Amino acid sequence: MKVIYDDILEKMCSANNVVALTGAGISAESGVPTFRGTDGLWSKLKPEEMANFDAFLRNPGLVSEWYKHRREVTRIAKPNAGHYALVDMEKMFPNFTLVTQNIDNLHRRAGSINIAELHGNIEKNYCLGCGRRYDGEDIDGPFRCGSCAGLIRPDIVWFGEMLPSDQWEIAEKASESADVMFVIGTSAVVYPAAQLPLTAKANGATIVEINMEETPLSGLADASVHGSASATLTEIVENIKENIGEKSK
Ligand code: BJW
Ligand code: ZN
Repeated sequence: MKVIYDDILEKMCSANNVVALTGAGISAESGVPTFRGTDGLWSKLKPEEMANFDAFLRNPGLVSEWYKHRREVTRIAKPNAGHYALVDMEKMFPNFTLVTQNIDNLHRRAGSINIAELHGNIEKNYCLGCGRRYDGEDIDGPFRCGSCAGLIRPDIVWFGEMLPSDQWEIAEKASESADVMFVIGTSAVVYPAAQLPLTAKANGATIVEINMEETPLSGLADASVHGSASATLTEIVENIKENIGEKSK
């Protein structure tokens, strides 16, 4: 079965520069909660109380406990077929860039290599006082630095904070030169990440959205597939392989 029309499939098969922009939806099937929607994190907690620097300073214990819990959730989680399909894609196209808003490290654990992490990584932490890094370490209460007793924060991007400039530059450049961009499992409401498909489209890219629901991007996308990231991406990868195989016969 083909999940994508032939003309879009042709564009994929002849593409040199391909970008996949992922959001929380791709990890939902690994058991990592999304943010928005009925079961999302923001249905129980207010982002303004958890996901910004002022909230962290106001209540570092609470916010740090929350991230400790989420670190444990992501550590137990395993990459799913959607993550692995993107590993396959990286091998299929001459230039493939995986741009993720996710902090869960599941793309790297699946085996993707060329990754721009726009919102940081939950496995990384640093001290606000002296900058000492606590990457890949278990951070426990009182969440204070062993060197200077400063507060240890997760190396992630909260609301109102700038994205890491090196990661953003990779993402923007790849979007500007993309022939095809896949936009997977993101509500496409958080900027500047949500700008990337618009940049790609303005520069002539074919936009393929994969999401369980409509998003603000759906109207602009050249193809909008409503389905799970794991099943849809697996099928797309198979379709591309079949199409390339048929051509070489
Ligand atoms: C499936 C599925 C399945 C489910 N298969 N699909 C007004 C207008 C415009 C912008 C702004 C504004 N006011 C403020 C801003 C800027 C702000 C922003 O964009 N806010 C909007 C929300 C209004 N942006 C920022 O502040 C950014 N920084 C910035 O702009 O810097 C410049 C600046 C500096 C100083 C002052 C002002 C500006 C930083 C944004 C950082 C975002 N951080 C978070 C938290 C990270 C840490 C943490 O995890 O705790 O990043 S917020 C959260 O949202 C997280 C995500 O990466 C991000 C995006 O969410 P995502 O991935 O799209 O998830 P969901 O849950 O929204 O969607 C999941 C989707 O999956 C759904 O569509 C489902 O249908 C789908 N799905 N299962 C396929 N199986
Ligand atoms: Zn310190």
